[in-house]
Amino acid sequence: MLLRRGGNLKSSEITPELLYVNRRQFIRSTSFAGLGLAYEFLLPEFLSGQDRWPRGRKGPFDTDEDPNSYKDITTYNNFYEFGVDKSDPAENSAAFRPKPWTVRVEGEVKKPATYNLEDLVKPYRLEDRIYRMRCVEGWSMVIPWRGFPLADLIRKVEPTSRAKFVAFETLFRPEEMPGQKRSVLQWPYVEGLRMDEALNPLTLLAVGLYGKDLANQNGAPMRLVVPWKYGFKGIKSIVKIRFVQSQPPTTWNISAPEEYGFYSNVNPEVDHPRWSQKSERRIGEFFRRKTLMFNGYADQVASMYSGMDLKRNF
Ligand SMILES: Nc1nc2c(c(=O)[nH]1)N[C@H]1C(S)=C(S)[C@@H](COP(=O)(O)O)O[C@H]1N2
Ligand SMILES: [Mo]
Repeated sequence: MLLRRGGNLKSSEITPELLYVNRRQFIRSTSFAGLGLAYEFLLPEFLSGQDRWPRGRKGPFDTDEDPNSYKDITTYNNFYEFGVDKSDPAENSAAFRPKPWTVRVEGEVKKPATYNLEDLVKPYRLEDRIYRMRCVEGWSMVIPWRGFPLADLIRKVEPTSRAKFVAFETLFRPEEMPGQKRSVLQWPYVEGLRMDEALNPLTLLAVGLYGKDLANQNGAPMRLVVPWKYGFKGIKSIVKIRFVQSQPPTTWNISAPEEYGFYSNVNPEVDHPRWSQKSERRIGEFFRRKTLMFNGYADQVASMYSGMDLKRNF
């Protein structure tokens, strides 16, 4: 049905999500599915070109699970700067201006700098990666991010040997972020990673999803994505990246230290004090799924924590 309709549409008129679903269904329905062959030349003409989503092959970082819809990803959000309900960020962020945007890189680094966002992003090749995401509240989504490895930026700015952690800060602008007029959390929102976590190839600075610039509610214009950790580590709308010698304070740990640790690795064996973390509800699904250790990314990240007590370092 979509394929037929598409014949009359310019590719620029088709939403990324439609293209995506369409393409998957198309791939499944051909005998080439799973063979990894170049099925692209079989695609109808309207699916080729600039607007096509996603790029042809499954990348090494992609989960093969179906992404959530663009609608789910942009209407079911946590972004307390715009309110505490899941629908608040989409409803209350229209006045937020993510352009122009500057990011300050400072601290234990040989090349501190204040970048315009465009200049910061320009040197890097943007990648599309389909990641499994798990919120500490017990729900999960699959999101096709667009971004570049944080490691690329770190190498460019050359941290000193004293830099052991990276601290991040969200914008503080209560005129545009109405949630910041109330003290539900301490503002600005802050987060941090240990240097090896920050350098891990899975860790992204995301500037888009579904092939489009990030919507305000998803953390425009640039946010962190750390798929083996609970979602709150993925700090949104970043204005500051600071290299530091010791473990930096983090917003949810300040707010409730017994509930939210610094590491916050997804771990079905460590319950939240008020609920189990053994299972999760994938947004859009009815039955719960089992939560996987490190959210399914153990092969890529477990070695960073060998010898650490993950119940104590939760
Ligand atoms: N600045 C800021 N970043 C934030 C949050 C927030 O409230 N403020 N919420 C976090 C939480 S709890 C989650 S689950 C993810 C949600 O990201 P998404 O809405 O893009 O799915 O953003 C994280 N980043
Ligand atoms: Mo979350």
